[in-house]
Amino acid sequence: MKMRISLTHYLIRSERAHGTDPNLRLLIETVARAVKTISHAVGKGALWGGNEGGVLGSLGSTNVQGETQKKLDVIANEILVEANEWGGHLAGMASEEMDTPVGIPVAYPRGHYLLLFDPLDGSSNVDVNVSIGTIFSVLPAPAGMSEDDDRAFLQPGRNQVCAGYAVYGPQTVLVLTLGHGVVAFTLDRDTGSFVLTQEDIRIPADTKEFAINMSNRRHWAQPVQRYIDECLAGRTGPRGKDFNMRWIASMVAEVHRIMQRGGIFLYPWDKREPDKPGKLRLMYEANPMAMLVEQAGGMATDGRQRILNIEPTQLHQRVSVMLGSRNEVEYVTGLHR
Ligand code: P6P
Repeated sequence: MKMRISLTHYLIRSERAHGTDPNLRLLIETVARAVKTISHAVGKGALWGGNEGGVLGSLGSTNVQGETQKKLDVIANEILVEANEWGGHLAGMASEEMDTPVGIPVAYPRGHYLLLFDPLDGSSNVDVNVSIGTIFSVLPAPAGMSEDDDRAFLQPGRNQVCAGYAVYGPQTVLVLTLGHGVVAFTLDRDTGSFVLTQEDIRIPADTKEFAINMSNRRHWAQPVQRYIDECLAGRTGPRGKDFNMRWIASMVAEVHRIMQRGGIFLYPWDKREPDKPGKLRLMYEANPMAMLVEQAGGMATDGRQRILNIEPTQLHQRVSVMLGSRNEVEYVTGLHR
């Protein structure tokens, strides 16, 4: 029988092979445990907790993004904060659902890492039973940073020491990189452990599949309109091949598909709110996904520059995102030059 490699076994192998810090392993194992709890809550849907509608539906509140908060957004955020505040491996946490970073309670020791996350991405899909996910990013904590110093978090994505996501679909899959390639673990619900199911994920350099919200076409900048129109022209157009389209409205699910079979995902700037660079958030959506995509041989830009090189100025700043199969991202980025 083939030996099953657990998440802990993989991380200890990584410590021995690459000198990974054991505290980083403890952090990742803690996040994985929290992901299991979120997976359980997501899977309960309307059955959660016996109260009206379970975990489904909205709270009537809005988050710092001005977006309606789903019950599960808040539940997932609380699960991640509570799981990570006592372990001694973090100096602070930041979340899409919290206006400012949350410090570590004085009762607990501080660590050398910062954890940033979107606790439940794609939550507009919660009520319609479509895959959603958790995205997380780990940065080194600057020496001597003070508790609630936002600026400690404002580091370019290339500083990340770890990035990952969990996709809550027919399976719960945790996809992770520590800077030495991308691996995937599938949650074995019978034993409650994450089992290594993919090593060294590679994104094909070419693709015929694009993901974008086509309803925004009239608002896009000209290079994006041109790129998509060329895809739609298919084999009779300049690209000389037919394309397929997908749009799940859940970035984690789109990225996971690209990890499995290639593709390009775009959420570009559009003129509806010209001062906003894009819809997606840099620090806890674009940066972790960009690290994962690059580690899998793909590419991630904002249309002009490498996402991982963007110097952040605000914790919740947004960014235009084009990521996936390297040659396709090269092509659409080239149209912007
Ligand atoms: P739209 C989910 O809300 C999200 O942040 C991403 O996961 C997803 O790709 C995008 O927004 C969907 O946006 O405008 O198509 O609803």
